[in-house]
Amino acid sequence: LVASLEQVEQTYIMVKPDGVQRGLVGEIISRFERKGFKLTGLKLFQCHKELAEEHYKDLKTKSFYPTLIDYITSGPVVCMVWEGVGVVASARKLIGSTNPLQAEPGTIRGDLAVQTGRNVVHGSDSPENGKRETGRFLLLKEKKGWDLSVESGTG
Ligand code: RTP
Repeated sequence: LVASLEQVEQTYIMVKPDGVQRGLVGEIISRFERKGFKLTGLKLFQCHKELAEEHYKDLKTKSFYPTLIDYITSGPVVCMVWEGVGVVASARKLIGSTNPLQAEPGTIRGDLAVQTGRNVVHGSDSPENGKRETGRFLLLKEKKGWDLSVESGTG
C-alpha cells in the first residue's frame, strides 16, 4: 500500500564493454528481473567517442578521464531502461560501490568485479539523469522533459 503511493520511475542501466565481453549480460538482466523491475528498453550498441564524452562530461577534469573514454568505447555496450517504484536508488544498490573492492558481496560489482576501471555496469544517479541518458543512448537524442510514456507501455 505504501509502495503504491510512491512514484514509478525509469532508470538507465548500461552493461559496460567488460561486462559484455565477459558474458555477464544475462546475469545482470537476471538480477534486475528477480528483484521485480520491468525491462522497457534494450539495445546492443557501439558507443562512439562523442557520446562517451557527453555521458562523462562531469568527469572531464579527472586524471582517469581519457582511460574512461577509451574503456567505454572499446566494445559494444548493452543499453537498458528499467522501470519500477524506486528503481533509480534500488539499481544503484544492486550495482554496488564504484570501486568493486569496496562494493558489498551480493551486489553486481561486489560479486563480479575487481577494478574501478572495469566495473561492469552503469546506473543513473537520479530520475532526471535516467531520462537524459535514455534519450542519449536509446533514443539517440537529447530533449528536455522527454516523455518516456511510449517506451514504458500502457502499464
Ligand atoms: P557509473 O556512472 O558508471 O554508474 O559509476 P559511478 O556513478 O559509480 O561512478 P562515477 O564517479 O560517476 O564514475 C564513472 C565511472 O568512471 C570510472 N572511474 N574510474 N579512479 C578511477 O580510476 C575511476 N573513478 C571512476 C568508473 O568506471 C566509474 O563507474
